[in-house]
Parts: sequence; C-alpha cells; structure tokens
Amino acid sequence: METSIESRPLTYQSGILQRHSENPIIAPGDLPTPCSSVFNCGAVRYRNRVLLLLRVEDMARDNHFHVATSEDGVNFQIEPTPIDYPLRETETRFLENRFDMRITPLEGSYYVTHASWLAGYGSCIGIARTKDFHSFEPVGELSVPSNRNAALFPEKIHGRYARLERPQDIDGSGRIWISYSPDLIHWGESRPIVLPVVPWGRCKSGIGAVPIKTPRGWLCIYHATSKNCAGENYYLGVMLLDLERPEKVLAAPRQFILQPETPYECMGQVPNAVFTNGAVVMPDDTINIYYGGADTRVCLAQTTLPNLLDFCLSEK
Ligand code: BMA
Repeated sequence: METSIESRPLTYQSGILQRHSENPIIAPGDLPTPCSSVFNCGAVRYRNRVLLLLRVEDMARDNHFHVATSEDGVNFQIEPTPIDYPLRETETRFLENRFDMRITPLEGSYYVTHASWLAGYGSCIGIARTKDFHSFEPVGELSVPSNRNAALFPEKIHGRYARLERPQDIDGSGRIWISYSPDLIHWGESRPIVLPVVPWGRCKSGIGAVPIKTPRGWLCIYHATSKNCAGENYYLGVMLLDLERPEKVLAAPRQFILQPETPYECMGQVPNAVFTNGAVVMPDDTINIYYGGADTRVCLAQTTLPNLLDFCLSEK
C-alpha cells in the first residue's frame, strides 16, 4: 500500500517509533462480517501469543469486540464471532455503546477496562474479569460520568489497586488522573498527573496502553490532543511515573512520539488521529504499540524498551 502523500519522503522522522511496513495490519475488510471500522484494540501477551481485543464497529456503528491472536504480533487470526461481554446493572438500562478495552494481567486474571456510553449521561468506566477471553464477569460500577480511558496498573501499589483515567469536562477537555482502590469497586484519593504543557497536548490527555513496569519507573504511553481550525489532532507521547508513588511524574518529554501523518492516520472516520490502548513487550524487548489510524484501522509502531526508556529520560 502507498503510504506517502508526498512525492518525496516526509521530512519528519521521530527515530523513536517505526511504523510497520505492512500497516495497517488489520483493516475493516479483514473481518468476516461487514464492518465500517476496526481500531483501538486492547493488547496483552497470552499463552505465548499476542492477543488483541479489537473494537469493531458494524454497519450500524454499534461496537463489538473480537479476539485476534498472533505469534509474531503482526499477522493475526481474527475470531469470527464477537466476545460475549455481560452487561452490568446500569448498562442494562442505559447502554448505547462500549469502547476502547484495555487489558491488565493482575493476580492470575485479566482485567478489561473500557468506556461505556450511557444514553443521557455520557461515558463512564466499566471493568470485567476473565481468565480465558471467552467468559467475562463484570466487576461492578466503577465511575460516575464523565470518565473514560481507564487503565489498571498490573500490580497493587502499597496494597491498593491503582488506575489511570481521564475524567472529562462538559466542553470535552480532560486530563490524566490517578485513583486508588482497596477492592476494585471503591475508588478515591484521586490526583492529577501533571504533564508539561505542550502545543500538541493543549486540549486533552489520556492514558494509552497499560503502564509497563521498568526498573526506572512505570513507562506509560499516552494520547494528547490539540485543536486547530480543521479539527482536533491526536498524538502519542510517553512519560515515566514513580514506581512507589505513580502520581509523581519522573519524566515526560516535550516531544511527541507519534503524530498523524500517513494516509491511514489522516483519512477515515476521525481524520488525524493516532490512538493507542494496547502495547506489548515482546520476548526480544521490542515494544509493539498497536494503535488506531483515523479511528478506522489497526496499525503497529515499534521500538525497543531500552530505546523508549532512554528517550523518555533524555529530556530531564
Ligand atoms: C477518544 C476516544 C477514542 C477515539 C478518539 C479519537 O475520545 O473516544 O475511542 O479513538 O477519541 O476519535
């Protein structure tokens, strides 16, 4: 596929992430049933494979979630039927859509966090537990509206669960916050994650993939947006949070790590959007960042864990 809209290469090359040459790695035509888009997948290592929970919008733009698995993290087998994902009590009455699953391995289970869009209320955070990605058990009601983009940390911190989230204001702006819980049901002690003000992140910021534990801190890939006269652009950035007190930002480069620039990131349902909710560290330390291109297809950008960590710490 032709990926450049210029007759000459684009001048910008971050040098940190490399887009995969087979991008987009999953497109709507790859699904066994008609769909308008497939994007924003949760990602995790499961039984020596990469497992994605694909957000698939059908021809009515209702969301379904399909499991896809791969040995190499590039070529995926997509399960033909969507997962059976139970509704919680409030969702039974008000649910319009669910979206953007993130997958956290925690205490021998996999926890899925997602946004639920409730008619007349906006989005709130949902969570479910699974061991096999076929049967899912709802955990409970986990936020009041408006809140979304929640990622659980993969271990308790000082005996409590922790999550990053993006409470949202009525004007659509929102920033990353952290909250703690003794039991995954009751959340509190919420604090903002204070990031540098950058031109590409003036409007929103939200956690992307589930935090990755490194000896230097929690490595977190996040999205941030800026508005211009043509709309709102989504970028990816990276930050490092303190292992013991993750509300403390240890490093957050001013430079983004990915901007929308290829046709598959600039054209589609939501133009100029790169958005991730899943990254996987492969056995050779490659980080596979799975991201939605223009809310329409699944793309892959790669680097290594040491590279991303060095980049993150380079701008202190
Ligand atoms: C966010 C979420 C994502 C989406 C992004 C860009 O607020 O709703 O699902 O990819 O906007 O449209």
